[in-house]
Amino acid sequence: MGVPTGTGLSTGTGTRVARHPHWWAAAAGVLSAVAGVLSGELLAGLASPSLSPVAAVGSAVVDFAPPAAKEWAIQTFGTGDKTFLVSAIGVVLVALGAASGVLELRRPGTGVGLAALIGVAGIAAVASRSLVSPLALACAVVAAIVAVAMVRWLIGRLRAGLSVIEPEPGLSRRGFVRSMAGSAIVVALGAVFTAVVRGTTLAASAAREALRLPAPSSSAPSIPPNADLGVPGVTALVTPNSSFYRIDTALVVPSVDPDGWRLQVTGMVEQPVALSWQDLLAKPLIERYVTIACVSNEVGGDLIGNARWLGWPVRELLAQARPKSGADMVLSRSVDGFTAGTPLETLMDPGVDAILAIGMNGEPLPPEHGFPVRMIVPGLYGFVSATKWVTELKLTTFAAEQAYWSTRGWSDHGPIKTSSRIDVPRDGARVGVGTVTLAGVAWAQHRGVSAVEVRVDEGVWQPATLGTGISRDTWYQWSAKVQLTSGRHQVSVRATDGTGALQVQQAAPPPPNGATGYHTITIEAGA
Ligand SMILES: Nc1nc2c(c(=O)[nH]1)N[C@H]1C(S)=C(S)[C@@H](COP(=O)(O)O)O[C@H]1N2
Ligand SMILES: [Mo]
Repeated sequence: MGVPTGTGLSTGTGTRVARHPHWWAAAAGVLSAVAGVLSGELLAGLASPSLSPVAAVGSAVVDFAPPAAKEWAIQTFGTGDKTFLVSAIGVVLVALGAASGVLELRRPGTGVGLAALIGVAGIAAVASRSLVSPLALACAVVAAIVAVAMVRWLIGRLRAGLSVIEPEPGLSRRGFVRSMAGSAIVVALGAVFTAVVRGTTLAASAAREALRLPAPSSSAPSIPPNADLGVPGVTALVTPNSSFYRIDTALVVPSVDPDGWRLQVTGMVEQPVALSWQDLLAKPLIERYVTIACVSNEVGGDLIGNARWLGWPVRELLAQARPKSGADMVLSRSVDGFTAGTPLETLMDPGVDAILAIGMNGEPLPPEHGFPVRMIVPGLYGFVSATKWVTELKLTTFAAEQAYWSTRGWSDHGPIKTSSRIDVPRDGARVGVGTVTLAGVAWAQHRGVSAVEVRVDEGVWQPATLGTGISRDTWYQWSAKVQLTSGRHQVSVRATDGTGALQVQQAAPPPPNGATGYHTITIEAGA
C-alpha cells in the first residue's frame, strides 16, 4: 500500500503537507522520539536525581562499544567524550525517529514497529546496568510507550489528512498540522520543565560530587574484632548506602543545593540562630555508628540499617539558641514539609550523640537519605527524630504542636523497642538434621544488648553467642548452634537489653509506636 495522495483543494500549510508528506512524516517521527526521551528523563529526574535513562543507554553503549571505538572517542574528544556520546545518541535517535515517521506513512505498522524496537533497545540498555532499579526500568518503559503512541497517532492524522477519498470531520491536513503544532508546544514546555528539574538536581548533585567531607574531630570507635561473627548470610554489621532502607513521604526526592541551605532555629529560644552550610562544615564534627530503624518495621522486617554518620551535635546548636524554659520538644522540619517531634531533653543530653549529619559511611549523604543535612538521634525511631533535608528546628512543646505522623495515628514519642531477628536460615528453608547454625541481629539502641537466646519449638531458651557491639547505639550480631531432629521446627529468638529488660513477647503490630513479639521462623530438617 502506497501513500494516499489526494489532490483535493487546499491552501497554505495544508498544501505543503500534501506536497512533502515525507518531510512532515519525518518531523512527526522526530517529535515523537524527543517526546519519549523527555518523558523518561523527566520522570527519572523527579523520582530520583541520580537516574537517567539516557545516561544508562550511554553507559551501555560504552560497555558494548569495541575498545578501538572507545579509544578513538577519547583521543578525538578528550574530556568532551561524554558530550560526544550524548550528542551521538541524540543524532541516532533523531535519524531513527525520522525513519519511523516515514516508514509509518509508507506502510502503517512498520514505523510503529521500528519505534517499538528502539524502545525495547533502550529498555534493554537500562536493564543491562548492574544497579538497575525498577524505577529506572519504569522510566524507560514510559519513554518507549510515549514515543510509540505518539508516532502512531501523528502519522494516523497525517494519513487521514492526505486522504480525500473519505474525508472525516476534523481529519484534514490542517487537523494534522494542528496536532503537530500542539505536540510541539507540549514537547517544548516539557523540555523547559525537564531542564529546570534536571538543572536543580544537577546543581545539588554537582555540589555533592565536589564535596570533600571534613575530617571528624572525634572519630567513630573502631569495630571490635569479634563484632562480626562471620556466619555466611547474616546481615552485614555496616549497611552499604546503596542498600540502606529508605522511608519518606517524598514522591520526588528534594534537591537541596547546600550553598542555599540554611538551618533556622526558631520558636521558644532566647536567640534565633541561622546556620549556613559553610558554618556547619567549619564546626568540630563527630563520627558515630548509629543503627536507625523505622517504627513501621514488622517483627523480622528489614526497615533498619547501621551506618557511620558524620555530623555536629544538635545540643551545640541548641545551646547557641538558648531554649526558653518550658520548651520540651524540638520540631524539626524538612524542605518538603515533613516534621518530627523530638524530646528536647534527648537532644540536649551530653550522653546521647544526636547529630546534624552530613556524612554517611564516609560519603556525603546520598540525596535519598537527606542531602545535605539530616538529623540522627540514637535510640529513637526515624519518625520522631531522623528528619532528612532538614531546614528548621523549632523549640516548642508536645502540648502545643504535633509532628507529621503524630497527627496520623502514631504516638508523640518513639523510643526504639528491644528487638531481634533471625537471618540464617531463611524462613521456610530446608536444613540438614543434627547441628544447625542460626544467626541474626539484635538491637536496643542506646541501652545496648546484653543477651540473646534462641528456642526450638517449645524447648528451653538457649543462650546465643553475642558479638561485641560497636556501641550501645548499634545492632549486634548473634549466632547459635541448635540440634534439630528430622521434621518441621519453629525457631524463635529474643534479646535482653543493657538494663536487663527482656524483649516484649506479646505480639503487636507497628502502630502506634512499634511492633513487639518474638521473631519466629519455620524450617524443615531432613536428609
Ligand atoms: N523529610 C523527611 N524525613 C524523614 C522522613 C520523611 O518522610 N521525610 N521519614 C522518617 C522516617 S519514618 C524514617 S524511618 C527515616 C528513614 O531514613 P532513611 O530513609 O534514610 O532510612 O527518615 C525519617 N526522616
Ligand atoms: Mo519510619
